[in-house]
Amino acid sequence: MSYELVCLGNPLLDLQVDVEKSYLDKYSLKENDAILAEPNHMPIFEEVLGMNGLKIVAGGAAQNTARGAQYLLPAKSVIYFGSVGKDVYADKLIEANKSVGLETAYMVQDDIATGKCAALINGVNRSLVTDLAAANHFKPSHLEKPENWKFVEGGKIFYIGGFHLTVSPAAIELLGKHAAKENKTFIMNLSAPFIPEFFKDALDRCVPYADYIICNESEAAAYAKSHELGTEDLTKIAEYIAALPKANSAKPRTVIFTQGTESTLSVAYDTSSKKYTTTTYPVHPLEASKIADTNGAGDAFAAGFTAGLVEGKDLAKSIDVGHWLASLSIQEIGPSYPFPKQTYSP
Ligand code: 26A
Repeated sequence: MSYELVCLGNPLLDLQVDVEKSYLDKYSLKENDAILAEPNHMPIFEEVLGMNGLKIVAGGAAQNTARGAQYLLPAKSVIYFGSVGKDVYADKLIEANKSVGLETAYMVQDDIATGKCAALINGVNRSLVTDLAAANHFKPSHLEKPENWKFVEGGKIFYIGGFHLTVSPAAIELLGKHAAKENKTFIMNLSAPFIPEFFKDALDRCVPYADYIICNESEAAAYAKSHELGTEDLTKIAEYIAALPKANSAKPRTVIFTQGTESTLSVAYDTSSKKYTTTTYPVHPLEASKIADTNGAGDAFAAGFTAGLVEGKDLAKSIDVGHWLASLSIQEIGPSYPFPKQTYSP
């Protein structure tokens, strides 16, 4: 049995609530951000449990992408790796994954709880505070077990959540080396500004394997700052990343920057001609009144895009599928996809 798309990330359960700005201020949280919880943030996880309108939904950025891609693709197309505890939270994740037919090959921790993310929604913004718990204990050895490595060998496209750089860069490198050697496709998402900011070295070690790098405008800006690029121009930042050294020189690197409601930018760099191809793609307009929340919008974009590549669609079409799936997901509560299933038509 093999799965065309193999994903790796941090499986989390999202505790999603609407909060006032004053609640974010109490914990010095930004309105639109994703962070690792510090000890002083821990009371949040208790407090949200007592809040009105709490919704408990499956999360974990790459897991949301894996679920979204499997939502669009034929059965048994996607497998997802990550680490969970032995608890009802993991059961809930498995149930959500099953609803779209996503297979998981979780590493299971006996004594550590499944990770959770407080998704604090304020209008169209979301502030994510994560206690990784079991997710923090993923090890490359789990991938190397023969029953799992066969899925790696069977995969054609790999999708890695940048958030996993906080957990096991070695696992990412292991998959990256395999993908480069076998001329397979390797996709990375920068996931949050704190990744290029505080996990710069790990990121720099993994970027050479990436055929596609996806991020949003604030992650691109954080990348430019931590790498001292001396520019805030998105095209220049994308050109810099696209032309970085690459393990598999047989494929160009393409960098994709989403910008909320603004057009998505792509820059591809061809090593042999030393030429950049730069294109912008408009997003699908959606009335603001239709937005339930934007938690998982970027993951849904990555899901549609990646599913497009799995189906052999070209860059423009794959980006369009990404825009379409993101617009569906933001009309749902949390990082979810609508049922009955919708189908993409260009
Ligand atoms: C390491 N961190 C901070 C994280 C995350 C994360 N997924 C993996 N690692 N912080 C937030 N998320 C997830 O991002 C999704 C929205 O894009 C949340 O669980 C949420 O579902």
